[in-house]
Amino acid sequence: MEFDPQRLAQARHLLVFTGAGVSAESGIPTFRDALSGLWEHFDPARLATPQAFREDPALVWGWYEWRRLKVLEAQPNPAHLAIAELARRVPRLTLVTQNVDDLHERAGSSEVLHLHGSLHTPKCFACNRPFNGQLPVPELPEQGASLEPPRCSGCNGKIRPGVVWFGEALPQQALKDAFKAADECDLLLSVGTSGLVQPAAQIPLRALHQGATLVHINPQPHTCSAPGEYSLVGPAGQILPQLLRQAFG
Ligand code: BJW
Ligand code: ZN
Repeated sequence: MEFDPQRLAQARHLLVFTGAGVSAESGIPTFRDALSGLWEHFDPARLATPQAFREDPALVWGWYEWRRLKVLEAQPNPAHLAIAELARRVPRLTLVTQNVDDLHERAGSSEVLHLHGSLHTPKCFACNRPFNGQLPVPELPEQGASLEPPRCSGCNGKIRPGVVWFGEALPQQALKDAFKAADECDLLLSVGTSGLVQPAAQIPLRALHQGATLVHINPQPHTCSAPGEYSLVGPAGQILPQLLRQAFG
């Protein structure tokens, strides 16, 4: 069965759940893409942990500063823009992202629920206080992979990125709001995510089990196992604008 775009036109509460794939067409590598250049010998899943920061803070900080630079240089793509436009077309839209970039906000989306934090809110590894200094625009890759993190003005602890690493709790309120939206929505678009990381990966399934329609948008086809589950195969920057045109003209 094919997904009928009229279903989108009729949605009362739309939940859009995004992952790294939504920013891929802005030139931001997805989390599970093979890393290139300087970082090709590193496994992201091993860098994104408190233990990695404890063992080699300069290596981990350098990686995140390189990624922050990539985001600063990037622009929202047609997928981010289509999601911002959707919010103007449906009675209610909740946007939940696993991404640590700010491209949804820069495309015009507001009240974005960031489940995995942000590259732009560094904080102290020791006392959790937000970093109140100015981060310089990183001059990478010239400085190489490693970069000493700045220090906390309160306790002199090392500053870390404000993201959620493996083994850390997700922001409680954002997760609660996301689960509530999953329980209440009638349509969920799951865009550009591998669905491997818990507890975020529960969100689309939870919506499906509550009776919502679930649509996966991804260049990799999704094996749909339930009625009400659909897979739209292709890059989000093409599929989402097309869906918007088909649903709203
Ligand atoms: C396109 C495209 C295009 C390409 N258009 N699409 C239950 C079972 C097993 C394990 C666990 C479990 N519960 C918890 C765990 C452990 C762990 C976990 O899930 N591990 C699994 C990997 C096995 N989870 C945690 O540790 C979480 N914490 C936790 O549970 O804490 C418990 C606790 C409670 C109370 C107190 C204390 C602790 C935390 C998870 C945090 C994840 N953080 C990361 C890193 C953030 C910082 C950073 O970015 O470096 O978040 S991991 C990484 O994966 C990142 C992403 O947000 C996340 C999801 O990845 P995403 O977005 O799906 O990206 P990819 O790369 O995987 O996929 C991209 C997709 O795009 C692909 O499908 C492409 O095909 C597609 N694509 N181009 C559309 N143009
Ligand atoms: Zn501190």
